[in-house]
Amino acid sequence: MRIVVNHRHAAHAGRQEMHRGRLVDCVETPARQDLVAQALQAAGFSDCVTADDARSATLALLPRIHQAGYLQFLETAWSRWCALAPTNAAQDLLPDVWPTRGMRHDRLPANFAAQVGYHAFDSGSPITAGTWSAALQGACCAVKAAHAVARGEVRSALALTRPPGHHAGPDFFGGYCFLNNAALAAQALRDAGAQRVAVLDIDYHHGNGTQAIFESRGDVLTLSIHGDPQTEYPFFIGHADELGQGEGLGANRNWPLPRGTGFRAWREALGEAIDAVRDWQADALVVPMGLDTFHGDPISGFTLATADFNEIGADLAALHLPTVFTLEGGYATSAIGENAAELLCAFTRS
Ligand code: Q9C
Ligand code: ZN
Repeated sequence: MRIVVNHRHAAHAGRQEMHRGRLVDCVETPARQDLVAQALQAAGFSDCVTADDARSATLALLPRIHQAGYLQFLETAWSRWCALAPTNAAQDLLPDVWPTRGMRHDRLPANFAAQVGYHAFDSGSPITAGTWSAALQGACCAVKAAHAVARGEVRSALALTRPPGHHAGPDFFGGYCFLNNAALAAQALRDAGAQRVAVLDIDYHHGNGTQAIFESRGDVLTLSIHGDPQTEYPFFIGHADELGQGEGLGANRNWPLPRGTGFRAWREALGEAIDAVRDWQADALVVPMGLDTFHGDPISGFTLATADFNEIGADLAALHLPTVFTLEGGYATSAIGENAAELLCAFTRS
């Protein structure tokens, strides 16, 4: 397995996120990626590269996944924020106003704070001085990982990156995500010749960004196993009756599972999702790899144990598809490295 490392990830380090009416320390921290990197190195993964050389390919691909206006907003948000007031540079940028039902979504206000809210769906995903450079480098990692797999250099690759990506949609950020790394990998695989690409999201939270990006497309199958949105973030999407639209009808499936779900029931859903990938005759696979299904995760509600990640890796490997993993959630820092290593060791062994 090739590991494409985001060496600029630490440039994105949010201080605080809004949680239940107060600002609390961010749970999506730079330590997460470093701990996974250390654990993978200790487990013997040695094919590690960076992604600077994928920059121009990534810049060409980004507008195929994200709206041009959104990309320009992300790239310039920090300098616009700092220009508003000199003291802003010491402060993360968070939205505080959003368009709701009955308001206009077809006119972007000129007001900067309003633009932030237009492109955001929560107040837990701060934009910082280094968010754009970290997220852009992460996108490069996803594209480079996809190219390595598509060219047959390796059977599988991991985009070892943060911030995560699966909540980021065509023109929106949230859930700690800004650019959708998994969607970029899927598109890069398509462009490199894969006719049908499946995205199987195993993060605790519904992959709403990826679903939104591909919901009207019939060439990318999006599948997500996650906490039931009736009680779990992102709440307003991720139900089982979301099957895609137009040409994408039948190319989206969700497995919402109740908070408290253990590995036996979770694995049953995984089996169904794997069957769906097989039935659909995908010729490449992208796995947004969230490790927040772990029982010790501080913000999630499934009860998977470290050993269970082994089974997941083996189950995924049985598809025998060229596979790109992207690092998504997982906030139990004491276990994130071990859990990633369990899954990826089992995958490469099988
Ligand atoms: N209080 C991922 O796992 N938490 N994202 C609520 C507002 C959001 C998780 C934020 C959890 C997002 C990639
Ligand atoms: Zn998550």
